[in-house]
Amino acid sequence: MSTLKKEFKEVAELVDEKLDAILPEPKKGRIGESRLAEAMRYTVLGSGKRLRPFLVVKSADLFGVSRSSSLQVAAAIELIHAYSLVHDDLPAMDDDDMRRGKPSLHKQYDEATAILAGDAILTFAFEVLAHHSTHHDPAVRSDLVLSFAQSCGIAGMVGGQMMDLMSEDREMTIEDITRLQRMKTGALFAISCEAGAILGKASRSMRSALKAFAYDVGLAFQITDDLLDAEEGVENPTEDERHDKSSEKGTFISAMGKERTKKQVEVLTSQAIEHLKPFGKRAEIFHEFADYVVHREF
Ligand code: GRG
Repeated sequence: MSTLKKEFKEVAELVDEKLDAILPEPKKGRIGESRLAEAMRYTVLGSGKRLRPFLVVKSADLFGVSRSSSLQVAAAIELIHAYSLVHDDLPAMDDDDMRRGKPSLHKQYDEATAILAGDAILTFAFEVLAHHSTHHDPAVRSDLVLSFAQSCGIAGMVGGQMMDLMSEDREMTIEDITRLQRMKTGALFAISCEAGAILGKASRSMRSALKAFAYDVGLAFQITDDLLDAEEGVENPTEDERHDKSSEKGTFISAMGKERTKKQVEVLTSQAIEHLKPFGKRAEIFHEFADYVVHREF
């Protein structure tokens, strides 16, 4: 097994343990809470590549941050990612019946439960970030909460998702698409790397370098995802795939075709790696990560 795969596995196991330990448990007699706790556990635990937690832990490692701190933040980013998938799968958005190899949350439960469980997961993520066990310094916790809120909200993931929905019935320039994808997908990658720097009280320049790396890798990740989507199921698309194809207006492929899009991924990857120069050899795992992101097959 390659070093990166081993490290992925190690971090994923630690994050899964942490999530299992902190997620609310269903309790006898508390009907509403128990249904939500079950739904939260159903959707968060058990699968997913745990890429964003990996970035949190590895960027925190650069600054000698304790694993007890970085794993709390790694759990928080995975919670936010999980909530975004639950809401994205709803009929009002991407309308996906399956997620991570099992029925999406609204299919397993119902739409109202999926909306509320998504809300509860997002809120819980902020509870974890603000908790004293995440970092002894309240200024660090406050910085984490602020930076996560900025990345997830109107100027980040949620704003990007809105733009994506609106892209279906308007012309999008390459600049629009870049902004959309940076917000929708890049922002969570960026905060994952930035979080390690916040936990480690890193200098502004180190923090910006990691964030810039993550934005470029996040964009490369999203474009690779679109390329994988476009290449899969072309001959016999399923209902869900047909739906995806028709809503691909906000992608680079729709704006500049597959070949130029592939070149764009290469440019972004080398640009991402350039940002890591200040870290020298210490950032080798991030080089491997960037390479994995663009060469993955799923
Ligand atoms: C609904 C607020 C809201 C936001 C939705 C992230 C997002 C915005 C939607 C998810 C749908 C999607 C295809 C997003 C692009 C980013 C992406 C490829 C997400 C999947 O991430 P992976 O591959 O998933 O890391 P796993 O399951 O491995 O965690």
